[in-house]
Amino acid sequence: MTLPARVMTIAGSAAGGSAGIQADLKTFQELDVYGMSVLTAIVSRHPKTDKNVHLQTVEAIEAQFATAIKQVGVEGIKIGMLFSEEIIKTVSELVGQADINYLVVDPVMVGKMNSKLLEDKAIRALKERMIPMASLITPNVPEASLLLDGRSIKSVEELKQAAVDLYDLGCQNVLVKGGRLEGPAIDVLYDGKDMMLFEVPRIDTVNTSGAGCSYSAAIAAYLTKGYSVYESVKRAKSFVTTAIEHGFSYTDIVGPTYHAAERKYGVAHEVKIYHIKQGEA
Ligand code: PXL
Repeated sequence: MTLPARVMTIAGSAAGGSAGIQADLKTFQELDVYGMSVLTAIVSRHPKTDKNVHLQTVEAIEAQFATAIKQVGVEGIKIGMLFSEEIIKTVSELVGQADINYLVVDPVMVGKMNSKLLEDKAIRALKERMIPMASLITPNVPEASLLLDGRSIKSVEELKQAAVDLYDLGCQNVLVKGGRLEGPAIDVLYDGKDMMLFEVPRIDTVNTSGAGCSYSAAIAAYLTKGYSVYESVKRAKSFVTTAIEHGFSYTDIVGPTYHAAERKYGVAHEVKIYHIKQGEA
């Protein structure tokens, strides 16, 4: 038997199951990679105290990492919510020691329900310590904007420029996700030379909780399975678009994407690709 590729997510827990670690592990399972997790925080609002972010200690983070490495070993890592400078420092040191092929960094900052998932003062540490280690970073528009000192990003042209400028932070590839702009959902991939645009139609739904987490988890899964960056993004975009197409909610609260959708119903929307060669952007 060929053993499945081993992928770890280092991220927060979202108890409702739509985002964070839960979305990542569901995605890993759907894409047939062996998933492991290191929890950095538990994001769940206490009904009486209103406290929403319950951080794990550095010791607990180090223990989880060491256990997963010892019991299993790891080939690819996906990073989600890190919250504090202290956690960023810990995680960057752990990842630096690991012998991995791929590191996908999703620079998670604010959740769909407006929960703060990264302290303002930790943005600098994320830029200086974590992003330069990344094979790929996957910011959405608000995250790209914050990483670029508050720059406004309102068009595909500005999305492309953001990808070029974010590349200068030292990562190998940048995927800026334009899902929050108007019109079709267009993402821009930049590798320091060429640019690719990935486009799908806008889907009319509010149930997109965890879409960003699932997208970057799917990219990490495909990369670790051996696909190229381009092919991994294309397949992951298809996976998450189909999951969004079949999103649902059990309550009147914004609901999850449906991770099993592509397997059960097939691809919902073809991903259109536009290749912009160096110098044409
Ligand atoms: O979708 C961003 C996100 C990431 N990680 C955790 C979250 C959320 C959104 O709520 O809770 C743990």
